[in-house]
Amino acid sequence: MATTLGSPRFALLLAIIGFISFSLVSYIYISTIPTDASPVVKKYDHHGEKFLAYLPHSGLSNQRTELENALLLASYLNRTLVVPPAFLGKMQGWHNGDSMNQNLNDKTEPQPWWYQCHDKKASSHGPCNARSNYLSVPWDFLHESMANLDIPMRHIQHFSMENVQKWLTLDDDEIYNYQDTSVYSWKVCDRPKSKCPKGYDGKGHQYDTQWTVGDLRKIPHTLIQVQGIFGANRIGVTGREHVIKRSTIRTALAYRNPLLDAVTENIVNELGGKHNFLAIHVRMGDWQFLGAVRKNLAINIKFLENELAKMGCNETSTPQCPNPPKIYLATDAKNPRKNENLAPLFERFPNTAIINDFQHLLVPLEKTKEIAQPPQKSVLRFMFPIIDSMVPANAKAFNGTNGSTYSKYIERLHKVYKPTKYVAAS
Ligand SMILES: Nc1nc2c(ncn2[C@@H]2O[C@H](COP(=O)(O)OP(=O)(O)OP(=O)(O)O)[C@@H](O)[C@H]2O)c(=O)[nH]1
Ligand SMILES: *[C@@H]1O[C@H](CO)[C@@H](O)[C@H](O)[C@H]1NC(C)=O
Ligand SMILES: *[C@@H]1O[C@H](CO)[C@@H](O)[C@H](O)[C@H]1NC(C)=O
Ligand SMILES: *[C@@H]1O[C@H](CO)[C@@H](O)[C@H](O)[C@H]1NC(C)=O
Ligand SMILES: *[C@@H]1O[C@H](CO)[C@@H](O)[C@H](O)[C@H]1NC(C)=O
Repeated sequence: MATTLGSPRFALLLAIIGFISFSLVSYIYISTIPTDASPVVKKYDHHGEKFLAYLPHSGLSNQRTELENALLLASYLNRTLVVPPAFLGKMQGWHNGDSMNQNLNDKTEPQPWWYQCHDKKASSHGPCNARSNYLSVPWDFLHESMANLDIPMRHIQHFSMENVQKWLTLDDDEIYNYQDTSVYSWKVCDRPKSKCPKGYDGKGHQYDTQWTVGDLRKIPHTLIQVQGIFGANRIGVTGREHVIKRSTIRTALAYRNPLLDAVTENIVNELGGKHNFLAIHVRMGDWQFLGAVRKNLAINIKFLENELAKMGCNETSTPQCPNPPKIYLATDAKNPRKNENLAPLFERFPNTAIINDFQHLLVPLEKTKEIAQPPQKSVLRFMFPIIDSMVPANAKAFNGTNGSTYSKYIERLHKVYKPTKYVAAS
């Protein structure tokens, strides 16, 4: 008898497959459900492998700078980097003492109800429905090319100093633990000691202390655990090899994943295709930027006018330029079209597009729920800033806000995407 759909044998087959996958799924869930009764953990032999861990803080751009620093340092020291998750949304700034560690633990420690939230019935009530002000996702979800770096990494979702220690099965004396003295506690000089800047006595330098790569290489402990690692020039980068290393790391830290790419591509196509539209980023949500917003926007408008002129175009269709490029605005303004600071832009270029115009294309981003914590009914609001960086990075030309790290990152993406991403629709 052939096994056809609807036959008893087919039903049996389905049941077997169903049972196997159910067992697998429950195995995965059970093995990740935390238990308070710690079993006797067998000490793991790392076979000489050594580790570096740090504590992330602040907004996503700052966290990415921290990750870049940590990857560089791990590569200098030939240590495996213990990678925390990326935090979207609200994230606290640097704090001294145990506060950052405690905050990270509170944000990432799995709660038993998290697992129930995958069950559709449970997700309609109870804590599953709470709106969180942050979302954690693995860094290699945002930046798939990280996996191609020749720097060993271990990604860990429940992130705290205690859990890293437990997870690597380390005794206290196997950990070199450094307590920050300030947000700019230490920096690393990647040159011979005699060539490193002198006089690090806490005065007249941005950083309190300076270490050399040589000093750090001598630390024998299995894990070097530091706290903050933020700062654009914290890890020295001298010599060709180190410059190339940093550049490779930066390229790998471009947004890249099939889900984000597909959503971006759909929006880019509605804007006329890759390199067929113009984009600006107007940062104004924080007080540092609000003061200069009018002046910055005037620069952006001038930029758009210049770009159009270069192409022989006006904002509306003309005989010489029947299809002028569309304009895309990325901004952290709450309601851009109603924001009086942005009025000069919409007066001059009424058809300027914003992310909210593409709601219909953003829905697939909800799939991020599958890998994000804590469970949320909708994760779209956390994904907006990511797409708002990726879309402008595919523009023909881009102009950001003076002094914004977010703008700087779009510029970086623009360079990385140029040669490889979506072919321009002709
Ligand atoms: N949706 C959206 N959010 C933005 C935009 N620009 C900034 N933001 C948000 O503003 C906040 C600050 O951005 P970050 O990327 O953390 O920037 P930062 O590290 O504080 O760097 P600066 O821009 O220099 O302040 C984050 O919550 C961003 O998501 C934008 O164009 N669109
Ligand atoms: C780097 O560390 C690995 C162990 O993780 C070791 O096998 C290797 O020899 C080290 N390389 C150098 C250059 O020290
Ligand atoms: C925006 O473009 C102008 C030229 O039109 C340029 O001078 C300015 O530096 C650009 N701003 C940023 C933040 O890139
Ligand atoms: C386009 O704008 C320029 C000024 O920037 C103007 O001189 C020109 O007449 C306009 N062309 C058309 C066809 O409207
Ligand atoms: C950019 O900002 C810096 C200060 O952050 C300021 O000195 C500079 O004049 C600004 N540039 C422009 C073009 O506004």
